[in-house]
Amino acid sequence: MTIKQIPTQPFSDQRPGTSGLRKKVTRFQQPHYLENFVQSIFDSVGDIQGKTIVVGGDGRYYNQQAIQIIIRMAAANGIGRVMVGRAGLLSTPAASTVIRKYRTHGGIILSASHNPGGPDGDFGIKYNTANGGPAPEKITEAIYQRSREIEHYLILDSIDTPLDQCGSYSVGNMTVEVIDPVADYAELMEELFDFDAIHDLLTGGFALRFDAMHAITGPYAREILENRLGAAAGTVMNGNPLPDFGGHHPDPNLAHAKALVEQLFSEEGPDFGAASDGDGDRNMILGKNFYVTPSDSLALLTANANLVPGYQKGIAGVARSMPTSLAVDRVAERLGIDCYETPTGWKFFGNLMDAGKVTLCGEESFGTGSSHIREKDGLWAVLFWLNILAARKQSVADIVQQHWAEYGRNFYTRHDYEEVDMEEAQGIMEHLEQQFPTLTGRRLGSYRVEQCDNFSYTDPVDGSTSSSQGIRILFEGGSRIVYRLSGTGTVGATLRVYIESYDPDPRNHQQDPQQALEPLIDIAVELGQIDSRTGRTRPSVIT
Ligand code: G16
Repeated sequence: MTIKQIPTQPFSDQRPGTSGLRKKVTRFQQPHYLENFVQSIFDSVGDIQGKTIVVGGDGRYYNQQAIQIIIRMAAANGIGRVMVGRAGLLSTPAASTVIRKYRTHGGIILSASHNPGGPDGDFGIKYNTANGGPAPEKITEAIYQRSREIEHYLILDSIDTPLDQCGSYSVGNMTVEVIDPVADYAELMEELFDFDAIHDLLTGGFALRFDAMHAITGPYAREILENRLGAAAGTVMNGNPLPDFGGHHPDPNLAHAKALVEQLFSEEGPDFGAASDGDGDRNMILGKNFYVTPSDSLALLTANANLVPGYQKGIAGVARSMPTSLAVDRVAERLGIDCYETPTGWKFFGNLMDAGKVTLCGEESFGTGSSHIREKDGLWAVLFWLNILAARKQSVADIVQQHWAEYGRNFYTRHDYEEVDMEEAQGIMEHLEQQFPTLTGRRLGSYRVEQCDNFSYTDPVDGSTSSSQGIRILFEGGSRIVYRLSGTGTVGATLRVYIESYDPDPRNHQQDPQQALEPLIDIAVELGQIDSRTGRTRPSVIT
């Protein structure tokens, strides 16, 4: 087997976004495209000679081919050992678990998360560091800079490695260890949660439905929920991972997990429903006839963490991304713990966790997690909820409504305008910024603007600063409108508008959020001139 040095030329579009490099599959299939990026990773993440890395992905189209290329490039670049999930599968939280447990140098995760898959769908690749979390900006930026000057890459001239069974293989001087993708993760979950109590709940007449959306969490959910926790066979829907996710969008929200939502909102429906996304790091939580917003879920988990064995020693602090609602801030205040506000992107939580400042964190984009790993974790959130339900013996709706009565309700919605022309989207952001000088103190409908800015964050641990992270219009009384452009889309721009108001009065808590927020939604559209600039009269997705 010989090491080949293949001449190449840089691609100009390899700057990682919110979570790694995401592009159409067809872009990744272009000659040298994946290889250039992988070589740029190997050249930018410190000394990798003889080290171990983890490789796995969500099983989407092109996962298998990409893994074989990465294995051959890893061998050619002097890596000592690659740990790969069987069949090339590893959910994002499981990859983080394995990196941490076996103290590897890092890992490469192949996924475009909740984006659709298949030959015409999306693919993605990102690097996670030794703490198990997404590489921080200084590393992703170094990878990008390297990708702009790359002239060749190294690859071993070898045959494909069999990945269908656990075992060890030699590829050149490197070892490939094919591991069970579920075992280490399931073991960690058993350490954190009261499996006996959840088992009693699930075998005592409580009906659960979990939608794996034909994505990576099928095997994990079957093993944990059905095999270990006794949930009825068939609890896991769409449990077989498919390369194109069955033609669906593996995005656990009200729009894309429709079949699950219909079940939960039907007469005969189960007591609890949940779904996870393409790579298993997102979650949606539903009760009978009840949807829990991700922002409320984070607040609820924080307020009830004392009921869960893994968190009974206490919570150091919490963190949320800037656009996530302020519901958790109120819980943190009551608990007397710090609450950090970071830019969007899980990578910003890692430093806070490594420094012991934060135990729980979450985002409005259906992500919740804790310091057990350094990624958000879909099934973990489901188990956390089941543990709370087993302890409190109340319905989801009762628990959430009781929470609102105690803390007040943060009405919240996100309106997405997808596939907008990039220049138009940037024009909206510029137009908003231009209004800053005259906005503060101005009355808009019944709201008065208290402050407006483009969010900037200085990491309290390493002092690094990230600016232009989203436009915030903050109103007196705690209402907010936030505008930002997504960093994960692959076509044009996605404008996200986040709208929030706070109401302490329980008599108003039953309102539909779209109605409660209507005046603010109108203000958001008008301030951004969204209709006239995009030609859209309504958002593409409302969550
Ligand atoms: C990624 C990031 C999240 C972020 C989400 C949406 O999640 O890890 O931190 O909230 O993208 O980002 P954006 O609003 O920029 O599209 P995932 O699940 O897609 O990996």
